[in-house]
Amino acid sequence: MEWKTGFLLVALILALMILSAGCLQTPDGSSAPGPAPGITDAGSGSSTPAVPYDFGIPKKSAHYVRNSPAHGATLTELPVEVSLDFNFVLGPGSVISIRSGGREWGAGETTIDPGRLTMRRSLNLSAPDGLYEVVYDACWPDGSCHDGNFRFAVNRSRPGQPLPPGTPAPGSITTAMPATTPGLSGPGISPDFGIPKKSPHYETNTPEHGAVLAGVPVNVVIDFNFDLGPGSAISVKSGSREYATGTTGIDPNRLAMRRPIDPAAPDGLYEVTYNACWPDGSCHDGNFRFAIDRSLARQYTDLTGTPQVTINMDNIAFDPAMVRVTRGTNVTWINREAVEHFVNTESHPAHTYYIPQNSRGLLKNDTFSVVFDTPGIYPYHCSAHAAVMRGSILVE
Ligand SMILES: [Cu+2]
Repeated sequence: MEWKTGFLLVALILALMILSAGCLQTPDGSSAPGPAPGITDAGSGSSTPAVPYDFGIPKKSAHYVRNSPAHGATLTELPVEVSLDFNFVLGPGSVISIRSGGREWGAGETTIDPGRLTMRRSLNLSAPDGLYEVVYDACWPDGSCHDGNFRFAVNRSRPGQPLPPGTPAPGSITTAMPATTPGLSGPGISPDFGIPKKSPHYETNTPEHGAVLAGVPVNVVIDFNFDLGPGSAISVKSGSREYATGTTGIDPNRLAMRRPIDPAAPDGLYEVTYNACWPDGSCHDGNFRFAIDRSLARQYTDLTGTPQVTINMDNIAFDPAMVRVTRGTNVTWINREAVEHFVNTESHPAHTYYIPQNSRGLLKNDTFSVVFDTPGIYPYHCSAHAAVMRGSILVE
């Protein structure tokens, strides 16, 4: 019976290889049955030009800055190590895995440099030619960990040539969200926010990915840690309709780009897609999603029709934290306690969403005022207590 089992296995493997060849263009590798094909060769029969390696789209952790080898690099020598740079301090649990052909080729432990901005791991010296997928977890001092991945290839045998057929490929890479954009099906039903794709040098965005807002955001702002250049653009769509208005603007410090949104944008799920372009002319796309659900306005303290509104800062909280006001209202914050507080527009720590809503440090009895002339939603926080001290102004 043993030889029959062996024969069946060979037949099954052949059938799977034929099936997987037909799925080479599947954009979301996770939906393909069995291992995703990592490498195509010149004879794949595809109508597109032959691509030696399928590098896919890397997923990047929060605070990611860069990695070495670069995503998509084909190296003619085995790299000594893989390293990843971040703009935030790495903590325990941070780990790098370097896989090819279903095997781990990382050697020894993942180490964190003294400055805690770089983690690295050596490669096994006997690692073969092929496509490598690096999967990592970056952990912050608060204990939260965020994964990411990227791919590179090693081709020592025939530089510039595709790898020989049958070279083992790694598993599928996590990539973008589903192509379709489902709408909100009604209050209380969670929209499908998917997984955002982030451009290199991405830092934060407002509204944040996954936010469900009681009103229309006055603009979408995306923050970077590198200088934006010409060609940078933001689109805000629900269904197939564009709800961004005007043009995409770049802030004077070139670290944020923004675009207004139609104040009449309806309730529903919105997908923001953007292109961030650098001074060298290269552009890199990204996307994220938020939703508008006006029924959430019920949760706000209704202070509409009141021309002067006061919000207290006390017990490490804004009180009231969520208020509805009429356009033209002067909102004044007063610090009632002996703890320094701030009023800062989202996001943290970029504070770029609505720049006039950024106070200096407020000591006890200090005040800060903003007149809100434009209808929309204004999420904010205190920078000294960003995790817990949050508020929102809904201007109608
Ligand atoms: Cu505070």
